[in-house]
Amino acid sequence: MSNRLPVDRVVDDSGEASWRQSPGGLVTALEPVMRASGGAWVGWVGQPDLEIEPFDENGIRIIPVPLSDSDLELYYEGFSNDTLWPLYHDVIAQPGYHRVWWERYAVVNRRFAEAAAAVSEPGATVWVQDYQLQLVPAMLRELRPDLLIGFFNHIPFPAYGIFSQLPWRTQIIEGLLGADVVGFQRVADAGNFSRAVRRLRGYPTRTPYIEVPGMGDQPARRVIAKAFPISIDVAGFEELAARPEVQERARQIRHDLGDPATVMLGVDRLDYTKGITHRLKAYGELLAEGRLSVEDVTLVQIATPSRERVESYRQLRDEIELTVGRINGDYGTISHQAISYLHHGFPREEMAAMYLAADVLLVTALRDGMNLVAKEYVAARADEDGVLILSEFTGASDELRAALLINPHDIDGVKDAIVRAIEMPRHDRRKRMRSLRKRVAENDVSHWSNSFLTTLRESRGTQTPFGGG
Ligand code: ADQ
Repeated sequence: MSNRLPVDRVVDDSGEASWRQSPGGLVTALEPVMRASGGAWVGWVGQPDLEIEPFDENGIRIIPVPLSDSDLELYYEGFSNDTLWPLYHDVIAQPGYHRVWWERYAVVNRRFAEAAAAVSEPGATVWVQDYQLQLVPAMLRELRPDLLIGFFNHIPFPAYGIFSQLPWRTQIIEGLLGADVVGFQRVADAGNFSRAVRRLRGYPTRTPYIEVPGMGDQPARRVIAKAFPISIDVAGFEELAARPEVQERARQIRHDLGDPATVMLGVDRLDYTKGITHRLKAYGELLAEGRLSVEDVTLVQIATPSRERVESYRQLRDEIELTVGRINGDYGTISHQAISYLHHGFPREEMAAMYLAADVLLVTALRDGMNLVAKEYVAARADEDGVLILSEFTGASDELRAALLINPHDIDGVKDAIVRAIEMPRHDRRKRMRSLRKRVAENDVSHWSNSFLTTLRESRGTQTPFGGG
C-alpha cells in the first residue's frame, strides 16, 4: 500500500484512457515481488474524485482508493505535506497543526485500511509505505489480526524533542506499533522512534525490539523497529549509463553548455528540505569573489516541480528563480551562463546522461530520508570519475562516507568543498568513486526489499497468537 499507485492514468488525444507504470524506484523494487506473490497494490490513482474498479496491470492487481478534492486538501496537502513533512524534517519550515487536517488524515487512513482488509487473503503480508499512512498498521490489525503487517517510513523520523510538538503524537505511535516490523532509512531514525515509544507509552525496548503489552482481548506483541536503507536499481542504472546513445548525449550536453572545464549538477524536487538556496548562495559567492568563473564552470540545476498547490512551495520557487536570475544576470556572459536552470521532469535516459556529463554532483539537503540522486550518480559513473558533494544530513551519508561530506548550513564549508571538488586530482577522484561504487553495489533496491520482507516473515515466529505462520 502506498498513497500513490504504481501506475499513472494517461488520456490520449481521442480521449481514450490507459495506464502507464510510473517510473519510480519503489515500483522497480516491488514489481518482481508483487508478480511472484500474486500481490495487489492499494493506493490512490492520482486524480481527485475518480472511482475506478480494481483491475490488473502488468501482472499486478490494482486496488484504487478514491480521494476527493477536499481529502487532498486536508489529508494530503494539509496533514501529510504541511504538518508531517516539515515536522519530520526537523521543522525546517513551520508545521501547521490543524484539527480538521488531522481528522481527515484519520478518515483517509481508515479508508486505506479497509480497502486492504477487504482484499487480503487469510494470513497475507501487507507492506504499508510511508508517512501518509502511519495509522494504517493499527487500523488494519484491528480489522484483520491474522495479517502480517510491515511499515516503511521513507522520510526521517525526528528526535523526540521535535516529534513531541505533534498534538497527535500518541495516536501516530500507536498507529505504527500496529505493524510487526517498522522500517526506517537510518539507525538514528529507528532509535528516535523507539525513544518516542518509551517516552509516550513506557513500553520496554531492547534494540531492535519493542515489547507491546496485551490490552483487553489484544495479546502482547513484539514489534521490530530497524533501519533498512533504501537504494536504487543499480544494475538497471549502470546498463542505462553504458548505452552508447546515453554517452553520446552526455557529450552533447557538455558541448551545448559551451564545453566548460567543470560541469556541476544539482537534481532535486523543488522542496525546502533540499537546501537549493544554500547551494546557490555558496556558488554565487564563489563567483562574486572570483574563486570561480563562468568561463570555466557551469551549474546545471534541475528543480523538479513539486507540490505546486502548497503556498510555501510556490514561495520557494519564486525565491529560487529570483536568485538564479540574479546570479545569471550578475555573472553570466553572452556565451556562458552561470546556471542552467530546468524546472521540469526528464526521462531516465536523460537523467543518466546528465550524471555522466557532471564532474561534480551537489547534494546539499538540510534533511533527507535517504537521497537516491546521490546513489544514481554513483551507479552511473562506471568510468570511476566525478566527485560527489554530500550533505551529512542525508540518509545516504551513512553509507557514502567517501563523498566530500558537508554541513549545508556552513556556507564557507560548502564553498571550500566545491573548490576542492573542482581541483581534485584524477587519482583521488578515482579512489573515492571506487569506494562509493562498492558501497552502492552492496545494497541495491532488491536487497532492501528482500531484507525487509525476510525480517517481516521471520518476525511471525516471535508473535504469540498466530505464531508459527
Ligand atoms: P525524494 O524526496 O523525491 O524521495 P530522492 O530520494 O532524491 O528524493 O528521489 C528523487 C527521484 O526522482 C530520483 O530517482 C531522481 O532521479 C528522480 N528525479 C528527480 N528529479 C527528476 C526529474 N526532473 N526528472 C526525472 N526524474 C527526476 C523520498 C525521500 C528521500 C528518499 C526517497 C526514497 O524524501 O529521502 O530517498 O523518498 O525512499
